[in-house]
Amino acid sequence: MLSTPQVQKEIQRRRTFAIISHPDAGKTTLTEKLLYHGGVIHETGEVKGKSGTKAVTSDWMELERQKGISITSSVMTFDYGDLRVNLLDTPGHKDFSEDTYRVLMAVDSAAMLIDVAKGVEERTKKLYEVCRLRKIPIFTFVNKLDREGKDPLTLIDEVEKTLNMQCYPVTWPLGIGQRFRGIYNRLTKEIWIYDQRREEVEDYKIIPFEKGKDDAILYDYLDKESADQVLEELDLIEGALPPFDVNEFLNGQISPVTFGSAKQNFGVDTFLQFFTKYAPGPQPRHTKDDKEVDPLDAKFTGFVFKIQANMDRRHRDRIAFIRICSGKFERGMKVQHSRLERELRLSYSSQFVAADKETVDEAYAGDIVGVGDTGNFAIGDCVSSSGKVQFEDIPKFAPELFGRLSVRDALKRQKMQEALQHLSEEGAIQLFIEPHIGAQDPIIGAVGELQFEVLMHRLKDEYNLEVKLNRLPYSVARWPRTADGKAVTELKGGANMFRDLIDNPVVLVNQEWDLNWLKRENPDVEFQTSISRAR
Ligand SMILES: Nc1nc2c(ncn2[C@@H]2O[C@H](COP(=O)(O)OP(=O)(O)OP(=O)(O)O)[C@@H](O)[C@H]2O)c(=O)[nH]1
Ligand SMILES: [Mg+2]
Repeated sequence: MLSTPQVQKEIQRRRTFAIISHPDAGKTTLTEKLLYHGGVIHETGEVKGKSGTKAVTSDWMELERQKGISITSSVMTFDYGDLRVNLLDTPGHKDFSEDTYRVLMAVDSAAMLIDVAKGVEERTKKLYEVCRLRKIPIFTFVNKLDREGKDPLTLIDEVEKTLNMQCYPVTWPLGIGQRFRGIYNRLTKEIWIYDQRREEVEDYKIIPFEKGKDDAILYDYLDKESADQVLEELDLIEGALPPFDVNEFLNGQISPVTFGSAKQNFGVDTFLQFFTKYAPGPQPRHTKDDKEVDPLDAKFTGFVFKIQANMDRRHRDRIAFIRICSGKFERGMKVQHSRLERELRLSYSSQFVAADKETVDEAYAGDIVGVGDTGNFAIGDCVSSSGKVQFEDIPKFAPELFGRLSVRDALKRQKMQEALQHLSEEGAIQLFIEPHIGAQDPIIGAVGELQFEVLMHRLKDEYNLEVKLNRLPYSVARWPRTADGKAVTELKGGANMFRDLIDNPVVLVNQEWDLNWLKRENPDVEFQTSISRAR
């Protein structure tokens, strides 16, 4: 059964997307500018602002501000025109990529940022692959045009060749670096002239521009060399490209490209204009039993893709972020929790602008709501207004670094265990338990060095715990399973067997060589790099 026409209308105006890229390309800066254009914030503070300036950014965590990088993804909701936009800023660093991948499960499109000077970088490739695999349409935003960089044709060529993704330039930069003057929008046939020294963001001019007829206008604003170059480039692309085909974009075959500078707020408005016209609304979601859930279905369904503890330090809260897949959410509603197989009331629900939350009474498919959680939710859990639903698994990465914590003050041991439990439920670290030692002294696994650094910082900052990290020599974790997916509890060849938090057997070995040894000794066992969180 479908939702009522009124609910359908609400669902259809949702746009949920993630900003992704290699570290430092400007995701958080762009997020902030988009919030500005969405009327959510009224002054934009630099991400790495001087101390004292109010930074109103998605980097709300203390350590993010100190380090000037994003550590955790952040959700922001705002209205733009007729649309309700849910925007997710993600961390670029590979040590936090599990978080980014989880976010990509929860969105309907993504905006990839590319630094004009650096072009396609290592993470850019990985993220394109993930989007392609999941058939998520990708907008490409070439950023930092206020700096010198590669010329746009070279850059587009690089994207097409290295990422095997056809590009469709929607806008074209008029000059670059010092000589940057504006953006030409090929679809609306307008040029947007920005003043590099402008005080107000609204300080720009829009001039109709038709290539061939209005070429002279470019010479009024650009130096001769830049104007010549732009006209030459436009000749080349106009001749070579068929018109924009929105279906090719929605199928993930082409990526529309816009240019700009997030920091200077150039081209952010042209991006938004394009985004609001073409970004897809809530898409159907696949279930594990290979069904599709239509977002317009009257039944409410959703899944938890992120858990964050201590966003509100005064209340030691814990929020489970749910992407609504179908129907309408109402605060206080009773839902079926598929994993626990029981009914649960969602009483505390909010929507966010970074760490600022506002109670939300109603939300619709496409939206992301944060629900207060007392320990019922794990990442990947599914809820519905009736019956059991299980959406696709959320990826979990095999950790490669391992250690154990020791706390000087023995009285704080229990507190440390609780803290580790919270942080592992967030997916910030993974815990492994030695059967004969038990849960009080778990081994901690991390995907990368920075995860350990964040762990130590958060233990001190959020839990007031001074701990020491003792590294262990393991570097590989695998979940042994039979061919039909059953847990294997005993292995030949002297394996170190542990349990993960949901009691699955795991082997930890020092190096790949040891793993190969185990594989030879146990030819019938599959050594999985991760397993489903769903129990
Ligand atoms: N010149 C210039 N600098 C920019 C621009 N956009 C962002 N930056 C700078 O680039 C740096 C990184 O920006 P962020 O927005 O933190 O980048 P990010 O992609 O969010 O980084 P991570 O989340 O850590 O991956 C900051 O110093 C920004 O001020 C731009 O358009 N021009
Ligand atoms: Mg960031």
